Amino acid sequence: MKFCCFPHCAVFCFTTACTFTVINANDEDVISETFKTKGSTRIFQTENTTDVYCRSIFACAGICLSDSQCCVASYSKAASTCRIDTSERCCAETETLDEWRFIQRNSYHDCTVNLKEVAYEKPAEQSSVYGGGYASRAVDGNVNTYMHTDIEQSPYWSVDLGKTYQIKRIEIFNRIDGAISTGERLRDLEIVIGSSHNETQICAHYVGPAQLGEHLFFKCGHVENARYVKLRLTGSNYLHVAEVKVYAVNDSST
Ligand SMILES: [Ca+2]
Repeated sequence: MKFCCFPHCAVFCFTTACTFTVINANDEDVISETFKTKGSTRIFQTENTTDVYCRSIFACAGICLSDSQCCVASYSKAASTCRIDTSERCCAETETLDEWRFIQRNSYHDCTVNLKEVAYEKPAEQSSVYGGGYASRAVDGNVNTYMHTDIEQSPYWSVDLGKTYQIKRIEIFNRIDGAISTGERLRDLEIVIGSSHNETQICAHYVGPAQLGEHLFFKCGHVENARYVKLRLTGSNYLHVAEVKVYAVNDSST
């Protein structure tokens, strides 16, 4: 897919909120549409997003305008990246990130959901510890450190988020170093979530095997409200993952 920048733009900007009109002089057609933008917001990368190299936020809006499926986008000047989103009904998931701005067509209803990561440095535990690979290493924000259980039947790791959150996605970063077969130990994985240790449901089952350093994404579907997140291998093996990120609806009132 190839995009080009628009030659004519008009802008009316304020400090934090910005409204601008993109005018596309494409052959004899002139199309204009008003966009709203918001600071410090990035759309999550999903199967509905496409990242495009782009030199300006105006060009990014123009790219969105040229795609009838796109109603929201986000732009990073530092990365010269425009992320366009084609989610159904504009229901994109976003996160707060300083260097990005969010762009939305005024003509569309906004149903974006802002998410925040809620597992970082939360209390974690696991079925056993091998070689100093403590449970906290999977929530220390560093993909170079990993938790490590002993080899056992159905090893597990779990984190207590401290309260119930509406969980929208869970990301797992496999450990980076080791042999190919080491990375592939992450297989037949169940991701279980629940409001207590006794009330749990399976969010997802990952067949795998994973590769070293692989970044995995999971959605829990209709099961969302939970305080505990547990990873459990169904077979007999070591469990060692570098990082687990849990993204939940950002409810700033609590
Ligand atoms: Ca880590």
